[in-house]
Amino acid sequence: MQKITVQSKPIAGQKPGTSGLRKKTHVFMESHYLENFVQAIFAAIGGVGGKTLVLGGDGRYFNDRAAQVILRMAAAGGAAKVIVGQGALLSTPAASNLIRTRNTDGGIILSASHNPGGPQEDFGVKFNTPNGGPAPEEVTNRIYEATKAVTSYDIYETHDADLSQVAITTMGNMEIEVVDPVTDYRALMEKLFDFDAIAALIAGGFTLRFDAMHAVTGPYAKAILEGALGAPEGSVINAVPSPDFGGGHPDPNPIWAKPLVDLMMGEDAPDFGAASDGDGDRNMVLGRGVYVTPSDSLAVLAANAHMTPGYKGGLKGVARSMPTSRALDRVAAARGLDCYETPTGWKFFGNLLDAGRATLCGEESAGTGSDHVREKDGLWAVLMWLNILAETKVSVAAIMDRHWREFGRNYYSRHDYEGLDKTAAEAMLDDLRARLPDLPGQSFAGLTVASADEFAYDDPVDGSHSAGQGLRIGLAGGERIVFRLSGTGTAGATLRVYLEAVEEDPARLDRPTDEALADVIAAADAIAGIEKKTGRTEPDVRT
Ligand code: VG1
Ligand code: CO
Repeated sequence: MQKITVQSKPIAGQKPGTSGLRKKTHVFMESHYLENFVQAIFAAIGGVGGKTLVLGGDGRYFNDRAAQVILRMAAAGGAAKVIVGQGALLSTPAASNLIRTRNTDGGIILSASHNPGGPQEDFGVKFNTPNGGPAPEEVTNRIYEATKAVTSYDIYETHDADLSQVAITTMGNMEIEVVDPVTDYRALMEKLFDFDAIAALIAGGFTLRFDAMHAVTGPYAKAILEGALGAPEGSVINAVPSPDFGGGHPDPNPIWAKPLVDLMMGEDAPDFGAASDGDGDRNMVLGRGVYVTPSDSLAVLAANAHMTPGYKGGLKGVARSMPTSRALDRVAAARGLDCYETPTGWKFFGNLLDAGRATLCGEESAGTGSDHVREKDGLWAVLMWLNILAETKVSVAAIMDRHWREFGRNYYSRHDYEGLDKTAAEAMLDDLRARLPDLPGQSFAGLTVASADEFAYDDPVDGSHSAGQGLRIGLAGGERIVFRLSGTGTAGATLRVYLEAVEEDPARLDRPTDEALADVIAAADAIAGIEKKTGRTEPDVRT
């Protein structure tokens, strides 16, 4: 085994986005691409010498190769130890948990989350800090600066580390501890939720289906839902992680998890349905005949968390990303909880969780989580729902009905326009930004603008300022429209339009969402000129 120094030079465009660096897999496989970025991570944390890291990923194509490269670079950099999931697998929340419980110096997660995988699809690398959370902007900025200064990197020339067995091995002076990816995570879930109550619910005939979408939660859901909680074999489907996620998008929404949605809307629907994404941090929840929007799910969990052992003492506060519907705010107001509004991306919740200001957080993009880790957590949300269902002993539909009657309903939808020309999409938002001051008082599609601004965030804990976080339009009837460009895509630009209308009339709580939002959708197009400026008449994805 020999340590070598490889000469390299900066590669343009290695700027982490909403959640790490995401590029086409073949880009990551180009010579020096992965190595340069890893070198920049090491540089940004003051070198890897003497440090302990966690390493794992969602099992997508190139996950195993990238893990070997990172191990050889960590060993060459003098790292003390790397804790790796068996087979180089770790769900994002499980990695966050290991980083925290093992008091490590952080971790590297290999994932492009809900983006498809394979040689022609996407790959990603993300660094999480010692609190277990995604690196905050200050750190990702440092990483980006370091990518612009790479001149060389150190790496061992040696054979692959054996990651197939749970064992402790070494590479040079570095220890490699291969752990079962599920064990610690399952133990954490057992502490938070009443497994006996959920098992009794299932034993009493309650049926469920969990779609792991050929991604990383398969082994976790099998071990917990079927193993520990006694759901019959076959309750967890698509449970074996595959490098290309069975050719699909591992994105738990009504488009990409349509077979599950069809099942839940059909004659033979089980009582409960759920799905998770590539790296296991997102969740979709359904009941028989009902799809629960992620924003509503967050509000329901906040309203009922006290029924579960881990949260029986109540919540310290709650937080949501700005585009997430304000259903959560209604629960917070009714229960006297502080409610924070942050920019998109889980990294902005970290300080609130660390400071004990928030217990529960969520995003409209199917992310919910709590202070048990510092990432959103798909299976956690599913277990919390099951625990609440075991306590209330009513259906998902009944929980939603009761919730809306008590708090009112925020009809909500997100429209995504994918693969837009980047320059044109940016020009459209630049134009809208320039018009914001003139919008209040003007009417569009029969709705009058009450407020218009660009969201910026001042972190209440460390005072950091994040500008340019989405254009917000408030309408006189309480409706709201948000426009922003995605920061996780790998081709062109994706415009996200977030649409929300508030309903407090008990007679109007059961309307189809598209109907309830029809005016807001028309106003969004009129305000931004989407059709005129992009040529698109319909979004590619509605969630
Ligand atoms: C999207 C979502 C955002 C989420 C992020 C990472 O970002 O909108 O809410 O935090 O993905 O999720 P963007 O910039 O494309 O809108 V995951 O499950 O990819 O780690
Ligand atoms: Co994800």
